[in-house]
Formats: sequence, structure tokens, C-alpha cells
Amino acid sequence: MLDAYLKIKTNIIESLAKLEDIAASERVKIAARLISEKLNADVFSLVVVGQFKRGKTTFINALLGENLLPTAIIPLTSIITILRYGDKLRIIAFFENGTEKEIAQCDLPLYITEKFNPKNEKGVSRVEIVYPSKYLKNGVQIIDTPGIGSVFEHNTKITYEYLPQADACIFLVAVDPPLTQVELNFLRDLKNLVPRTFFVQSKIDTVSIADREESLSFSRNIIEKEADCSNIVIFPLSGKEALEGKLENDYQKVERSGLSNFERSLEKFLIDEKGEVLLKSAAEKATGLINEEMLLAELEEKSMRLPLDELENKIATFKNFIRESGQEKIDGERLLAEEVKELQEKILEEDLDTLMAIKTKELLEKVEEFAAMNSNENNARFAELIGEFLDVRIREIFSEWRPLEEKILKKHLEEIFKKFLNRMNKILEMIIHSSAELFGISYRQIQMQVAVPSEIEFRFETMDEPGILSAIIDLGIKALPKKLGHKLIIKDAREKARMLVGRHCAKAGYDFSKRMEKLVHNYRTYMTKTINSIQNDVLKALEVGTTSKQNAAFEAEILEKRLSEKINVLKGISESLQIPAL
Ligand SMILES: Nc1nc2c(ncn2[C@@H]2O[C@H](COP(=O)(O)OP(=O)(O)OP(=O)(O)O)[C@@H](O)[C@H]2O)c(=O)[nH]1
Ligand SMILES: [Mg+2]
Repeated sequence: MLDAYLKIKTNIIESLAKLEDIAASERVKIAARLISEKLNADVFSLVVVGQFKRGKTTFINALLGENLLPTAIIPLTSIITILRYGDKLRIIAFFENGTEKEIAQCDLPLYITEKFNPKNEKGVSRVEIVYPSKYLKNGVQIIDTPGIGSVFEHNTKITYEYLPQADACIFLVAVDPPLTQVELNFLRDLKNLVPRTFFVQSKIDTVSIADREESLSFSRNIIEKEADCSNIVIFPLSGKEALEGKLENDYQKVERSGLSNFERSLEKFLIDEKGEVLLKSAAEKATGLINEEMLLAELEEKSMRLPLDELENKIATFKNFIRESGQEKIDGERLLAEEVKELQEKILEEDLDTLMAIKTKELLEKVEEFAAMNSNENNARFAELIGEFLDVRIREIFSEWRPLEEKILKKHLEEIFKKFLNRMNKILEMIIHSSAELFGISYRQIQMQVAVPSEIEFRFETMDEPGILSAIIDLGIKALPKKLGHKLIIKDAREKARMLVGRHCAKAGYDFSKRMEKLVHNYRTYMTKTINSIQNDVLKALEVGTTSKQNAAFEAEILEKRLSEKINVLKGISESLQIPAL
């Protein structure tokens, strides 16, 4: 499985290793290693989600072909369980207090199930299973999540919190009952959080073919309406039968179970969409580096052949050109700073103002509703309940808003960075072009691909401080008559609601701005450093010519021979990097 993908990936990694070996420029060496490491460590998180008891864990076992994870009739999985590749089975539990512990397979249920670790009393933050499955070999991680919508609300929360890390989701719905309201709500959230979702209809072995068809078309209609799309594919399958089939080596059973059909689509997706983007960008970056190294080698070769006075003249012209391009760099950096400032002032601040106005109004209304529903409580309890209510709502407001705003800002930043990258690449192009022209060698395009916008890491990190509002009431209110007490408490709660929305907006604004500034600074520094280093590499290559002229003729001959060999090797690597269409 995924053979084509792996072959191309290995080829790129091997080409990069060869390049690293022969490159003269330290920067090219480092860049080649980084591309290779990234490609190697490439992690693609495929997260399996759905309402409780839809057969998620059974489905993962079926994909792996082994009864690895515990399943049950009662709501079971309670901890994020990450499966990744390794030579032999190893299970590591990570705890909330920062410690970790290797555990035996038979002990797995003690850590990841609601039954043996109720309300996560063991404080497990995640469990990682290293497992030698072909499926996990290409950097794909499969993640089992607790089911949503069961009586164990903390399970739903855990899954929601993990969703932003998903590269793609597999959403399991059942054949019976077909799509529920809980699932529909979940689907709405998924749309905003996960780039790609596969739909699986599980447990098809439990109903007749006619019922299966009816259920499938019911779910499809609803999902299509919700997703506003007319060609949703839902894979009907039986995880149970697929697993049995794999365990018994009965491949007809696996085929009948519907799993093979799903596996083929998943494989296609991992190659066509995930793989293609990833491999192409790595190959392009590698080709850029080869071109750079080739240019330097050709410049060296040329500089050795030119008479000294002519060479010195050309070096002086080139230095002059570098000085002139300095102003362009400064202009580009100024524009970048201005555009990011505008993003902060025009988008982020306006979004925060809107959020504050809408959410304050909404929250005040909800406080009134909540108060009316709890009018029978005594003052102390009433205050406590309202306090808790505000706590929960504030948390909800900002945890819903943050990822959405993050997406908006990221999109704008990507555009700004893209423009900056283009400007910087133009400067680089001029430098390269002028040196190639000056020395009469063929011009090769060299583009800075580093830190392209898709790699922008932009995650809002600050968490809410816990228990923002523990006491809303001062003790004196306890003794007042209920009506008056409630009135004062509501007044206090309304003020706190306003203050809290305001305070959280300000905090979010500050955090987002700081992170953006840091990103921009890193991006700009990296680009400028890269341009400077390329200029220096070119100059160094040219100066080889001046020093070689002081050497004995036979030494120069050896050097020239070595250079032309190197150019041939680089050409070979470049040719092997042509990626066939996947
Ligand atoms: N007949 C049949 N039963 C299945 C199938 N898949 C799962 N089951 C059964 O359904 C029950 C729940 O399966 P799990 O895989 O634990 O479900 P889950 O979605 O992981 O459940 P939670 O972790 O609690 O959310 C178990 O008793 C499974 O044996 C299937 O394809 N067919
Ligand atoms: Mg499960």
C-alpha cells in the first residue's frame, strides 16, 4: 500500500542526501538536511471521530488487522490514543503532570477506557502506540478519540479539543440509528476545524441490504444539505467483519465488509492530495538548491578561466549591483511591516469589537434567562450557580471564536507573506541573473522556497485561567431576603459579564498581535539572511578564480576537473528529481 508515494519520497530523500554530500555551500547543506528531515518526519494525523459506540475503535482495529485496542458495548474510549509507526509494539502513556510510562498491551484498558479510568482519574493526557503497521509507515498517524454525545461529557470535550490537530477526519455514523442531531451538530463543527472529512457508515452487517440503502440515502441527504455539496461519498462497511476477515486471512470477507473499498479511497487520497502537495514542494525545494549549487560551481569554473583583470572588473560590477539592491530589500521589509500593522488594526481589532458587542449582549440575555430558571435557589446557591454559568459561557465563547479568528488571520498573513516572498525572490532573481549574465553562464531559476505560507505555524496558545469567577457575591448578600439578594447578584453578574468579555477580548487581541509580530520577525530575518548568504556564496565562488590564478597550472587543472565532475553529478540528481504524475 502507498508504494508509489513511498518510492518517490525515498527517492527525494536519497537525492537530498547526495546533494548534502557534495554541496559547497553550508546553507545548501543545511537546507537539504532540513527538507529531508521534514519529509521524513512528516506526520499526517488521521483522526477517527463519531458519536459514542459507532464502532470507531473496532474500525481502527480492522484497518490495522489486529485486535489491538479495547472495544465494548458501553461507552469506552476515554483518552486520545495515537497510533504511529515503529518496528515493534510499544505503548506509552503520557500524563497531565508531564511524566510518561511504558505500559503492557494487556494494561491498555486501565488507561484509555472510561470503565477502568473513570473521569480520567489517572490523569492521562494521551497514549501513544508505536506499531508496525504498513498503514502507519508513511508518516500517517491514526488517532482514536472518545465518542461524543455520551453521558460522559468530559469525553466529548477531549475529542473537541483534539480536532484542530487533525489533518483529516474519518467520521463514523451508524447504519442504525441513522444520523442523529448530536452528529449533525458535530458535523457543523467539523466543517470549521478539519480540512478534509471521510464519511463511514458502520455496522452494515446488522441490517438488511434494503435497510442499509435507506439509511445510507437518509444520511447522505442530510450531510449533503449540511455541507452544501451534492457528491458526498459515504463508505458503508462493517468493521467487525473486516477485522474478522483480516484475522482469518479471508480476503473475500474483507472485500465484502466494504473496508477494502474504503482503504483504496484513503490510499488514493494520501497519494493524490496529501502526498502530491508534500512531495512536489519537497522536490521543488530540492531542485532550487541543486540549481543554486550548480550556479556556484559554474561560476567557479568560469572565474578560473577568465583573465585576472577581466575577472576583477566583473567582481567589482557585481559588488556594485549588490549595493544597489540593498534599498529594494529595505523597501520590501517596510511594506511587510505596514501590511501586518494594517491586519492588526483593520481586521483583528474590528473582529474583536464585533465579538465584544455581540457576545456581551448575548451573555447578558443568557444571564437573565438563567436567573429566571433558578429563581428558587437561595442567595448563596444562586450566586454560586450564576458564577459557574458565567465561567462556562466565557470559556465557550472564546474557545469557539479563537480557532475561527486564527483561520482568518492566518489567511491574511499567508497573502502578506506571499507578497513579501515574491518581492524578495525578485531581488534574488536579479542578483542571480546579473551574475549569470556577467559571467556568460546559463541562467537557472533560483527561488527561495523556505517558509512558504503553507508552513506558517500560527497557533493561539494562551489558555483561560481556571475558575475566572469563583465568587460573585460578597458574604453580606447571604442574609438578605431572596428577592433583593437575587436582584443584587444579577446586577453583579451583569457587570462581571461585561468586564469578562472585555478582558478576554483584550487578552486575545494582545496574544494574537504578539504572535503575529514574532512570526513576521522570524520570517523577515530568515529571508534577509538567506539573500545575504546567497550573495556571499556567489562572491566566494568568484574569488576562487582570483586565488586559483596564483596556483600552479596542474592544481588548477585538478580543480577544474573536479568542478566539471560535480556539475555532472548535480545534473544527475536534478534529473532523478523529476516527479512522475501520481
Ligand atoms: N455488528 C457489528 N458490531 C460492531 C461493529 N463495529 C463495532 N461493533 C460493536 O459495537 C460496539 C462498540 O464498538 P467500539 O468499536 O467500541 O465503538 P466506539 O465507537 O469506539 O465506542 P466509544 O469508544 O465508546 O465511542 C462493540 O460491541 C463492537 O463489537 C460492526 O461493524 N458490526
Ligand atoms: Mg472507542
